[in-house]
Amino acid sequence: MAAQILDGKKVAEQIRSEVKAGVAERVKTGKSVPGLATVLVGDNPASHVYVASKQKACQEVGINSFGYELPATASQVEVEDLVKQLNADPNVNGILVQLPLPNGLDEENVLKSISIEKDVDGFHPINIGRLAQKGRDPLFVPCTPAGCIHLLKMTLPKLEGLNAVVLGRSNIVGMPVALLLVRENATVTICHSRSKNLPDIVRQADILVAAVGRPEMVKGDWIKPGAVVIDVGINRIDDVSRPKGYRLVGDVAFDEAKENASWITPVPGGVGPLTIAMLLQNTLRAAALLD
Ligand code: NAP
Ligand code: LUD
Repeated sequence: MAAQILDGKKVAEQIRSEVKAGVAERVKTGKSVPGLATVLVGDNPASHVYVASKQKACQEVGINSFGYELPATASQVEVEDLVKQLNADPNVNGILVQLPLPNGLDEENVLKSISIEKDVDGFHPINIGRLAQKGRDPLFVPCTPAGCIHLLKMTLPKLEGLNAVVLGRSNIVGMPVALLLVRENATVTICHSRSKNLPDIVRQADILVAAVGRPEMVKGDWIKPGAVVIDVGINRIDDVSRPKGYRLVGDVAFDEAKENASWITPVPGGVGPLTIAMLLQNTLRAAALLD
């Protein structure tokens, strides 16, 4: 039987309307308007698109958005000085430094300079460290991984004891999503570019999270019948029939995989919109930390 589609756009709309109500409630009770500062360094075209979507989403829910852009030639000190200025700015509750940074900048040191109370991306080493430790809780959970877990929890009664396979071990998706799945008591296997027998490992998965950045790498016959498939990948492939000359596909061959899965996220319209919704939620929470 063909899978049901996990409509990330619709789920994200619901979260956004909850955040909008939360912001309105703050304002009604005389509390501050939450503020998000976005820091965009250099001219990565995808980063520009994503940051613009984040700023627009802020406006729609009543969160103040402060956009900062630095040239690709900005120095480490310039980027860190901007972060320090934002750390000290009472109108800014959340600071988002869009990744990747241009070559030559030290990502870890930039992320470390963000005040953990304003780390709405959840990438500060202290927040990530707490995510990995038993009995500790980060102030903020990274947005894309939080979105994946949100979708899974909506779909499955519980994640406990299920076999989860995560394809990818990056700092921004694979590793934190695996840590979150462990915290949900799933049994987690993390695969990466050196893993062997990928299809056989994936065939054991009740839950598959694919975050490798390889267009349609996961084939339909890798999917265990009834599995829930979360496709994080966003890959541009040439398509002359489209106005832009390309289309977006995930890391999973959607048309094949949907024949075996019970639920599957599409690309676009799956995890991407959740990333933005979770950022809004984290920003509202950051403002509430100060109440
Ligand atoms: P990344 O930093 O490039 O990491 C990719 C991971 O996949 C690495 O761990 C890599 O292994 C592994 N990998 C690469 N090729 C593989 C292969 N053939 N077999 C098995 N593993 C392989 O990418 P990322 O930032 O995590 O992003 C992954 C994808 O998700 C991209 O398409 C990105 O655009 C998308 N994304 C989407 C969202 C969203 O909101 N929807 C958010 C973030 C990212 P090694 O560690 O061994 O190199
Ligand atoms: N850096 C992210 N870098 C890249 N897709 C995103 C993303 C929206 N610091 C920091 O925002 O959380 C981050 N924090 N990331 N990403 C990727 C990652 C970052 C990816 C996709 C989308 C944000 C999104 O809206 C749409 C969808 O999947 O439906 C499609 C958008 C399109 O290109 O048409």
